[in-house]
Amino acid sequence: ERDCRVSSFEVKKDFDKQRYAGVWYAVAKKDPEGLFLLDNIIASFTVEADGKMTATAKGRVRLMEKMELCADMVGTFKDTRDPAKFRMKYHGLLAFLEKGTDDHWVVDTDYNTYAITYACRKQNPDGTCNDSYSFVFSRDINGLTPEAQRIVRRKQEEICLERKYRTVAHNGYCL
Ligand code: AZE
Repeated sequence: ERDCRVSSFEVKKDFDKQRYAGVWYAVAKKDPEGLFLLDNIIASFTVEADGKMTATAKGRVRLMEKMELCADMVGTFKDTRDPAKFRMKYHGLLAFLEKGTDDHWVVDTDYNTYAITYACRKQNPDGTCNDSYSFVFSRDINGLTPEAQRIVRRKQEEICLERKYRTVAHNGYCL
């Protein structure tokens, strides 16, 4: 029987934020409950002089059923004992956009092709996740190689989110 407790999910060993830095295109995502980035999601990670990781993210959002815009989000990452697990404080550059604090776990990455991230916002009493989101990121806006797709699919199973993802479209909306 598969173990779907959040605390038993494995993340990238010896995660290196310097190698993770730079631009990542979201090619697939699993949404949390409520408002979220829709598509055209581009994240850019930086390691500051003091070693802290920060990021910006752009993505199309729909507000109040009708209005569509590109959300400009910024995140700052707090290190934890595990180098691949961060606490991310984020907010929108426009004050009415969402703000909050989420986990940001790098489940796996090869740094130059793909990455898969995970955040659980709410746990069930048994330790499984009740409200999560996850991104599959690619260095290439056109998507992942079949080889990287195989790895990502296996990781999606390991975090108990297989078949929960949808493709993230890129049509230049936020460029
Ligand atoms: C993430 C990685 C790069 C930095 C940030 C990220 C997350 C952003 C959100 C944005 C939500 C916006 C909404 C707007 C109405 C994980 C892509 C900040 C969660 C809902």
